[in-house]
Amino acid sequence: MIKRLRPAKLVAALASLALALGTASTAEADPKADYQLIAIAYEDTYYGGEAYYLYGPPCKPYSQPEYINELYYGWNDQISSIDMNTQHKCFVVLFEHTWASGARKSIRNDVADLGDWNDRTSSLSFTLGQ
Ligand SMILES: [Ca+2]
Repeated sequence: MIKRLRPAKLVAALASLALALGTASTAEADPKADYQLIAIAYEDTYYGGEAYYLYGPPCKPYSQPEYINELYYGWNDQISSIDMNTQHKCFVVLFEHTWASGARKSIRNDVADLGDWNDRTSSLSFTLGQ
């Protein structure tokens, strides 16, 4: 690597840019820093209509489930299909009501048609187990 001296002003500017981009040390404390795409929920069956990208921590042994207690605005009772990112070992658990209450359905693989769970999900969680 080529070493080159930089004017102090430029170094300061780069430091503030790194801070703005979240690469400074304070970012390490961000609990959402390792969030990854867990699944994509769709408004219609067969992955049609609007898409809702579901991000969470990758499910690891002994990790606590991650909850989305209220779906993003306009998504209550709308989800009709789910495309799982199977790089993770997460199950997505659908709940009939907000705050993980009511009936539940556990999903590990893609579901093109949620059937009796069509337009029913009001909250969900990501978990390693079922
Ligand atoms: Ca729908």
